[in-house]
Amino acid sequence: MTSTESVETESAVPYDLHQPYALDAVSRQHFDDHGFVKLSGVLSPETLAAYEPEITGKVIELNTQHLPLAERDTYGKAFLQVINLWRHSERVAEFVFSRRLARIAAELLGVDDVRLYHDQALYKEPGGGITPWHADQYYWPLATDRTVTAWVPLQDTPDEMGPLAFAAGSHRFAFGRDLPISDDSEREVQRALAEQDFELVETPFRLGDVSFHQGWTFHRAASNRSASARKVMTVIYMDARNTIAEPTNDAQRNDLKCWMPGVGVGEVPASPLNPILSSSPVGRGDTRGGC
Ligand SMILES: O=C(O)CCC(=O)C(=O)O
Repeated sequence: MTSTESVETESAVPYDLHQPYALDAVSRQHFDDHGFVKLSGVLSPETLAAYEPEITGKVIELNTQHLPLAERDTYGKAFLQVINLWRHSERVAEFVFSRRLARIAAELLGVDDVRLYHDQALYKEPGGGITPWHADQYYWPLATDRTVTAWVPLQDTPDEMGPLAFAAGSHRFAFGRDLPISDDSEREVQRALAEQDFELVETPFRLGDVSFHQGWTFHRAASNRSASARKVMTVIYMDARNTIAEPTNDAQRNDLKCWMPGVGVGEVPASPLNPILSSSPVGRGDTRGGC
């Protein structure tokens, strides 16, 4: 561990965030075969309830999207998006630095350790629009596909709220990887996936369910037809040994500058913003740098 990766001493967190989760072989195989897996009982309702108010408070405080829904584009209608909340709150950092979530991520990817890419809250407002089909790794200048997002709903998420949905097996499908989230990606990827008969897995999430999807797995979410916000916290992980690839688009150039500051092409992104989370002590460490 380098000095930039060192973190503060273990604080007393009276919840289940850091205990191991019994990940079974069937779930690991499902993740390999289908590019995602949904696990139940990953975090207890009590733990989620304990962190939700602080996460929601930070989303409200840090949100920069203030246009009425009707005046936003498709991306803007999909959700309020706030990145790296952990830098703004010790309490949120406790959650994001969950060793339980990080160990699951490492085991699913089949790597020794994972480091943080960034966290992000994705709050789909009542009346919020669809999240168009896309694959996340379009945005990430990383050399390998060993990346995974933990999608953690902070309430039960029935169909009418827009639970995350996946095209099973699409992590091996190359079409559409060059499309950012947009009306085009929704239309083009939908058409291509349907032509190839990929199974759409679109099911509700119970509180405590967490999905893990690979960087190249195509996914979307329906609109929020309910009267409540669909509150979701996500943590994006990469293999701790992954390196930076030459960015292929402006979004990747921006991600490199903002979320892995000071790291060059070919290097391991061991910046202060990318601590190893699967085996390090719990604590926020250095939050400086980036955007
Ligand atoms: O929450 C959503 O609607 C989309 C989530 C997503 O695209 C992701 O976490 O990669």
